Amino acid sequence: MKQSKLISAGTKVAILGLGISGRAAAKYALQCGAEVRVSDIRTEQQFVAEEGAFLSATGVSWEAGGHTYDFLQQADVVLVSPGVDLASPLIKSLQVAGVKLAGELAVAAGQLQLPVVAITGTNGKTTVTTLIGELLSASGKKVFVGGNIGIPLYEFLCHQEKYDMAVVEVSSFQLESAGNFSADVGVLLNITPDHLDRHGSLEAYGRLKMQLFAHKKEEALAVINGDDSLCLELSKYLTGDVQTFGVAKTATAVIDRDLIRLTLAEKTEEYPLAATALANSVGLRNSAAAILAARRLGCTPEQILQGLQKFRLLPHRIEFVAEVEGVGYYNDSKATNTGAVLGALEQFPGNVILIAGGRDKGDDYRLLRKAVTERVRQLVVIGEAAVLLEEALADVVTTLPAQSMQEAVTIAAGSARPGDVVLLSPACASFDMFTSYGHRGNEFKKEVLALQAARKKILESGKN
Ligand code: UMA
Repeated sequence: MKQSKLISAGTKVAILGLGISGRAAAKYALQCGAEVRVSDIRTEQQFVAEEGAFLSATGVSWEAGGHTYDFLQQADVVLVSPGVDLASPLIKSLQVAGVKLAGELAVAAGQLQLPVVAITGTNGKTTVTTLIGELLSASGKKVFVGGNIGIPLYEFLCHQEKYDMAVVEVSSFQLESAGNFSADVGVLLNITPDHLDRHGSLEAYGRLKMQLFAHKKEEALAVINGDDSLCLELSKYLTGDVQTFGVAKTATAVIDRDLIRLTLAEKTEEYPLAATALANSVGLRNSAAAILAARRLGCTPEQILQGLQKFRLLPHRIEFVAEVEGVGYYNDSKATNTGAVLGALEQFPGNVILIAGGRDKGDDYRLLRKAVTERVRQLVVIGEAAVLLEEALADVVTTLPAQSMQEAVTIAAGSARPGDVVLLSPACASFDMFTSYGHRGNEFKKEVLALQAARKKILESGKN
């Protein structure tokens, strides 16, 4: 049943934070005929320089240099961007004053007219969202793929008529303001520590992830990682249709070496993935989750298998960069928490020179101790969290600090022997040294390729 619309003609809407999400929120609210105002923490000078074109094109009123109660309290609804921490005293006082707070999921809740798949979890969200999107598109559906992946759900709300369904990546930040959102298929990939600087504890973070199912309808499908004890524990109260994936024989989608075996309505389907880009422990888990979602939305096993065989991993995810003098260099810059680093280390039997560090998000780096002891020969630490990583790991692995990516690659190359792997898998955010994880990964790749070119030159000059 369609719920009442949060925003309609004449609603006074304030947008908190004018980034990717905020700009799309303003566009959607204006399309609904709402009266829109915008508040941003950037200085007035920076805000006008960066958003001037948007402000004059839309004619919205605005404040910059911080958020004020007087400006925001005049709104009926405040649309919060994911980056805004809802624990602030200002937010609390707005709520006390009766102003409604909503994020894009809450706004969408009343407006979705088409099937929606929502994917959350600590790691693998973007890959699984992309994969499900590709599988559904290959079966002939017009699919919106968005959410935390970079295209806000507001864009979908503005143009629902163009699509048959939506596949949405959902972050813990978005789940803080999800209202009554519910998906037709909700996927929970895993829960390991991340964003604890904002959420406070793993317990609070896990509870937020479960918000994805807070308004789950009986007939909606929940797809849960059966190998993740925290996911299993938190999902044991879910009712209605629940399917699991994992190595246990009891899972709906069983991972058996490089094969995924599905039993649906007492029929068995097999998806052999040995020769695909997904044939590793992380890829197989991601594939199993995607298969369950795609099957529920009408893809045939043949379409799914073809799609899985064609799938190419996105950049910055255990991405092979080059082999230099027998050493393999891999860019896993997207690994911004310990769970992702453990997933990356699982792919290599040993002899890893690991480059890690960056901006700390409250993770516990001691969680890496066992895997580092077993698989890492040397650790090169970078960025603000270098000291924290050293404190957690220096007694189990040789640790060296580097001040730049160039230095990190030089140190790693100096220690590596043929057969080794140099892996950038930082366990931290990138914003202390780079503009994004993509920027960090590209800098790593640039340094590795420069190293390769320099070594080649030396080799060639030696021959002459
Ligand atoms: N701002 C304020 N007040 C604040 C905080 C920020 O005014 O208290 C302003 C900033 O000046 C800036 C704007 O808000 O102008 C930025 O807003 P934002 O941080 O919410 O970022 P957006 O550009 O809107 O991008 C957001 C998501 N960002 C975050 O969750 C931090 C993007 O996810 C998402 O792709 C995009 O919406 C579209 O849905 C990024 C992310 O890092 C990729 N996500 C985290 C993750 O994946 O781990 C959760």
